Amino acid sequence: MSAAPLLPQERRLVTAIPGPKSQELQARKLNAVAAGVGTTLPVYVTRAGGGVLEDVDGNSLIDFGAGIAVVNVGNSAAAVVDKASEQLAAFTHTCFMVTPYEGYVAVAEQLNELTPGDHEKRTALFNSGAEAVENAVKIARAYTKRTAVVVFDHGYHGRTNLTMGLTAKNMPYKQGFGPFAPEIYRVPVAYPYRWLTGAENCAAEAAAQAIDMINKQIGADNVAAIIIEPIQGEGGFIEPAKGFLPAIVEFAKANGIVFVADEIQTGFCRTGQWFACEDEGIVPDLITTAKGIAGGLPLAAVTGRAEIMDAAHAGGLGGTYGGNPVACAAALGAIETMKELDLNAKAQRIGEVMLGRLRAMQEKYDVIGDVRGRGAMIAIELVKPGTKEPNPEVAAAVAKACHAEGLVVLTAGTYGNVLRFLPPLVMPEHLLTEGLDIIENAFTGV
Ligand code: PLZ
Repeated sequence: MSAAPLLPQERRLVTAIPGPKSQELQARKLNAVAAGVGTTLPVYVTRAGGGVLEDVDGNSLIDFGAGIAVVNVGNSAAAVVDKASEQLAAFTHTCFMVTPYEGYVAVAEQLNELTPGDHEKRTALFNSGAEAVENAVKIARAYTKRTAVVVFDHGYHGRTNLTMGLTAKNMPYKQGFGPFAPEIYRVPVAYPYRWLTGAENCAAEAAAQAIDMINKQIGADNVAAIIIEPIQGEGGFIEPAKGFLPAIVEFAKANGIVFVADEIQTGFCRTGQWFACEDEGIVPDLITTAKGIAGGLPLAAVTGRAEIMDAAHAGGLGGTYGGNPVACAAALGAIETMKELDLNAKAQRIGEVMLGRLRAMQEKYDVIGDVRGRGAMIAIELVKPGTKEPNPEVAAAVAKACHAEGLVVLTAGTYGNVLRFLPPLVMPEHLLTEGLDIIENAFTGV
């Protein structure tokens, strides 16, 4: 089987958004699906590809969400469809822990090669980002024989019990779902826009505070792992001030702590590099990946130094579906696509276009407090005019106006006041420009 032809790369609205058929489906959803599972924009999708989503009513929407930074190669990318279909017809599952197959090994080899550092590496595969983070903690604890885990303000690492505990924001992720796992400690992150003594002091002061807290409140000798997103995703696309990450890495190294880069949202060309930590030349001990890895199929990984990865005893890591053969085939197709289409260059170009337009908007609209991000991971932080007071109301209103015009945008941020843009990296430039026009019109409207 081979991939379907690419959908027309156009925005096309033939009904109100959401249209009548989507509304009918949404009514069924409310009766059938648990209320805790929300939807940002209840438009029911039938097909998607390149930079667009088509819905049940025949609308074609521009996608600035990519399924939360997953379809970096676009939906149903040809190589993903071809390789996954072939695998689907050959066999769907054996369980790698029972009778193995080549795809799993090939994905591990690719990850060992693509992730930063030329030391010897090993990889283990899982199903979801949260599961990868949980396993990174297991591996770091097995290696260090220590228990404490350090995470950061505004960090997001998942929705399982351990990863809820690692996640900073209470609503909606944690409220009512405790108690959480012990031995988790949260320290400050270098958030330049909100650092009280100014962005220029942010990196050094935040690193000093974080390190002081670790030393005084936990004891560096008790820390198994420090886990950080090189650009914080759900927290609002916070790019730690330059110098902060290297200082934390150096501290971890000096104290025998496993440094874990959570690249689940930032990985696979999203920021214009294979992994965002490359920006400051950081070589993590372990790196967690998911989302972009397999073009939309569920797959996640922990990759890292062989001596750390191999510290978990034989049989200590695994799971029924981890590294499913169809997901592995899709990953090989996605990685091939990233290389062939040079998606790092595409992400860089998206960043140039977006930052240019959004900075011009910032001059005009005083609710735009900050414009930030790298590559195709760009956000604007909205504030009350003349202050830095978070403005979640305007973020929601602009997002709603964009949705009505057929542009999928997502919000984020500890204060819910960040609009984030994560287009598929294969989005044609005319759709990118059209999407930015819609955002600009939305600001004029609100
Ligand atoms: N680590 C850095 O971004 C997932 C979550 C959406 P899973 N982010 C999107 C939501 O509201 O659930 C994420 C992440 C980082 C871990 C995860 C968790 O990945 O595949 O959702 O488990």
